[in-house]
Amino acid sequence: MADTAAGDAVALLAEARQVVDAELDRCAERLAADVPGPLGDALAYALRSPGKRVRPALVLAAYRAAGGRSDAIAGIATAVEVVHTYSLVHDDLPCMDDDDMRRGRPTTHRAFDIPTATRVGYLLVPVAGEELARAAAALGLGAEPTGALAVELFEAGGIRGMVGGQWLDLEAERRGLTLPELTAVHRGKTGALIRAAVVLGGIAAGAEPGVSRALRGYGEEIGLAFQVADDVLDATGTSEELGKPAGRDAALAKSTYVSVLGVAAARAEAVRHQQRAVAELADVPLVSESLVALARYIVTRPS
Ligand code: GRG
Repeated sequence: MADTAAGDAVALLAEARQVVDAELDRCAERLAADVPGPLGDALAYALRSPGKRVRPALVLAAYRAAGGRSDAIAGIATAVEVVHTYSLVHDDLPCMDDDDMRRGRPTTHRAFDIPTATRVGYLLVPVAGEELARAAAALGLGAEPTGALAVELFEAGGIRGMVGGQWLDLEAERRGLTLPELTAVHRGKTGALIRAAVVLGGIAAGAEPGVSRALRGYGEEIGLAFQVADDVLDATGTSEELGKPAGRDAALAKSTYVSVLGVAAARAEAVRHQQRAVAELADVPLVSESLVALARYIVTRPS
């Protein structure tokens, strides 16, 4: 795997896209063979959908920061991206956010239909497990770190993380949230998987406890920074820039960092989380220009 220029988030994202998209492609081919017909096509459509690959880039950067050097880390990054992909397919369904466009293309239920998109989401969860197990074996990891990787990823994706946060978010619709309530929603809904991406990189590299704690703290802060920046982008970006309809949060009357704080204070809140993330690394110290650059990218990204 080509080593990316340290400190260059755009180059690291391009590298993550290259290696993870190749893995996603292989997954899509395997699934299309196992699941013939429209469902196989829909699985491939979702897996080949062009995202920014922020979570995979975080896995690579954390792995290298903790001393990892194997190219097989791409499989761990792919497992995280597969969980993210399933969550987007389900999040776009009419029973959740009801969105027609995602990543510049029709959402999976628009390109196919609602039952197919629902099944795509469910089918992708075990695919993530398979990817994780294959990558752990390719990295030569034993039973203990392999188990720790699985617990970290699926706990972050479950009721104590992403699903729990989404649930709280759905229940909070049409009710104004306070800043602490909003933070609790997004610590789970968006933050948990981003934090897990960083922690997984550390586990795969066999990070020592101090480094693991720093990565977890960094992941926690950039997970929140990511959502604050997302709310600002939804309020200030255009649909063309975002690849999905802008202004959806206001249209759905959702509580967001922008509705609670206003745009300027929300931007400042994102920067505060970015600075705390970098401080978590500095405390050890864990020197990683790539993690610092990704934290900056997360709050300044254009989409
Ligand atoms: C059953 C209650 C229940 C939930 C199912 C659907 C779901 C699980 C969870 C939703 C999680 C979710 C979609 C959170 C939003 C996270 C977010 C800000 C996504 C956008 O991430 P980007 O910008 O997207 O990295 P790209 O397209 O670049 O990958």
